[in-house]
Amino acid sequence: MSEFKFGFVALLGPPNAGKSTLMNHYLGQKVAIVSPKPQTTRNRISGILSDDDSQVVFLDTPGVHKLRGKMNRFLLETAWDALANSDVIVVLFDAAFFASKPHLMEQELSPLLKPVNGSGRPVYVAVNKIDKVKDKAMLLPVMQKAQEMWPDAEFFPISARKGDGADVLLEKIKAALPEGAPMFPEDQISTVPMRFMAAEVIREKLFMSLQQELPYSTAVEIEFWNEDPEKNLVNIGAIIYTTKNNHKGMIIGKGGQNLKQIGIKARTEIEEMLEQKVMLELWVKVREGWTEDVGFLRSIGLGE
Ligand code: GDP
Ligand code: K
Ligand code: MG
Repeated sequence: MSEFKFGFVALLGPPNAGKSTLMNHYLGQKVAIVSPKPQTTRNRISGILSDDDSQVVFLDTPGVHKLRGKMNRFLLETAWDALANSDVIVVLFDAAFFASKPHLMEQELSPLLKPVNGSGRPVYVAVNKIDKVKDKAMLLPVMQKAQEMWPDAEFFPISARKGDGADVLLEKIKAALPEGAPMFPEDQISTVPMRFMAAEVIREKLFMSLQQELPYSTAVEIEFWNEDPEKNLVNIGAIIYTTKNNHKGMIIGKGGQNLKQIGIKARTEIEEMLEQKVMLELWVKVREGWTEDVGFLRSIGLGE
């Protein structure tokens, strides 16, 4: 009998690499919100995978990129913080994107070279979205370039969405974890409080309903959370912050229709998550310059 394994796994990569999708795949349920937009994952989100001989805590992170500004700096700190707290590092990138342009890899993925190569931890590189690469020969230059960039890593072509190759990677991860007792109860799936998860669900529905630039200047804050145990109901109020008046109009939509749809979709999902009836009230408020306001960023859980 081998000893029980316990450890933290940092999921690092550029925005939209599929980090949250991979974590959700392993957990068999949605813990991190996923969208085709960059910066969907803002805070570090953990997902806990327990089985008979191991407990793996995945640290999902915001994408690593070269953008400026306070919010972006906080996002990056979250990613480096996860790296510092990890036992194993998984780097993901979108192989379909680089298949036709492997020469762009070094530049696009450059923020991930030094910190990862100098980490002293086992590094597994997940070459993701292979389901989108029709001609598999196109993967060869991508793999070759990746091997030059992370010379001490092992490489795993995967599809986080379909699950292809994900099991092999997971076995490797588990084998590399240190021996140790589990830190969390077996049935706990995340360290993130429900309140925060609910705000994230609202933010996801908001992101999905908006076009292009808008999402990055929006934030969701839970204003109240009142449980009514007798009715098995929870009454949740949340504020959607945006930076401009015309954004507010777009979020609310004609006759309030957009906000209403966001509310319906979010409520349905929060009900599933809580296994409880939910009443959800949403407001939209303009708060100029919040992405540069350190106090506010902290209040929504960024950059502690
Ligand atoms: P993150 O920003 O790295 O967390 O990326 P997400 O997990 O939010 O995924 C970004 C987008 O890529 C979403 O639309 C996902 O559905 C999509 N995606 C993630 N993994 C795969 C994959 O293996 N194959 C395909 N085709 N799409 C994927
Ligand atoms: K994303
Ligand atoms: Mg994500």
